[in-house]
Amino acid sequence: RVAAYDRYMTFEEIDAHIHETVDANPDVASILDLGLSYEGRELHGIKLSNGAAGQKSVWFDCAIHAREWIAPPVCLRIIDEVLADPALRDLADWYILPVANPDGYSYSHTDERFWRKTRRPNEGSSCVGTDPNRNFDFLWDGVGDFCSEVYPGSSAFSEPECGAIGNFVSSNADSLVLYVAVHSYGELILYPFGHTVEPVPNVDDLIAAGTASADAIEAVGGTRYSVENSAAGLYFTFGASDDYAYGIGAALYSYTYELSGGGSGGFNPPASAIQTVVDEVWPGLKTLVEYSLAN
Ligand code: 0X9
Ligand code: ZN
Repeated sequence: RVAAYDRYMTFEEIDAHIHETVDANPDVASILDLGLSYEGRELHGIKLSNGAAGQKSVWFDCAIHAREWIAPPVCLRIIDEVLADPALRDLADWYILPVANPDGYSYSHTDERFWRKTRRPNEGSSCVGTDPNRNFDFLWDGVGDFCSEVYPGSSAFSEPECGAIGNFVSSNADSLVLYVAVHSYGELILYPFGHTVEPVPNVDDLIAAGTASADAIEAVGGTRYSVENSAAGLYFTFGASDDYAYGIGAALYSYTYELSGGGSGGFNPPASAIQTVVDEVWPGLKTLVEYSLAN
């Protein structure tokens, strides 16, 4: 089964695609089993590796925010490219999680197109869900309204989806070089931190890698992604996944990509925009991997 880039796939279709990809490429692909979501969906990603010992690793997750449908096709494209090119697998082992919030993603298909959060109910409130990108255990901010779109959860890693990613990141800290969370929208390449505009120690490398990536994206079709500190370029946040991966010292290169909305698409780009967005961002992500592993 080939990934579809002309329409938005359901969670079940993406999961089936991952399994068929692994079955068809058993020598280099394996299921990355991170456990279960709150509602019991499999958190299945993919590991792509030539099997060499002592490899560095790179991580990509997509759609931790349910409604950001343009993100999973980007993760699927990464899988296509890395499967096709052994040299990419010589650079590092690749870990890719195409749907990081499967309950929310499914709900956004069946019930509410612009659902953002997880689907765990909040005790004492009719408002469901936690913002998974405020739930990571780095400077977690325990104050928030249940009904807020950025409710951080009842505790750090209260959401199993976040705990699963956090556990992977912390237990692979020795090999992890690059962490990328793929979101939409805004045409932004964001680097840590979200809680301060103070430059982090390797800010020059983070900007250089991000700029090389933005240049590669621009070269495809002229779209310019802007490279920014998260707090300065967007707004202040606590408990985001990229800041966790960087802040605990796991990934020296850590980013959030806010994809293009595909013209006037915002969170809901027309399916006809998927191919264009994916085609332009892939060279940028490849460049980012090459830069971060070389420096
Ligand atoms: O607010 C977010 O979680 C992300 N934007 S979105 O519109 N996709 O919701 C941006 C997160 C950027 N990273 C940090 N602030 N650490
Ligand atoms: Zn998002």
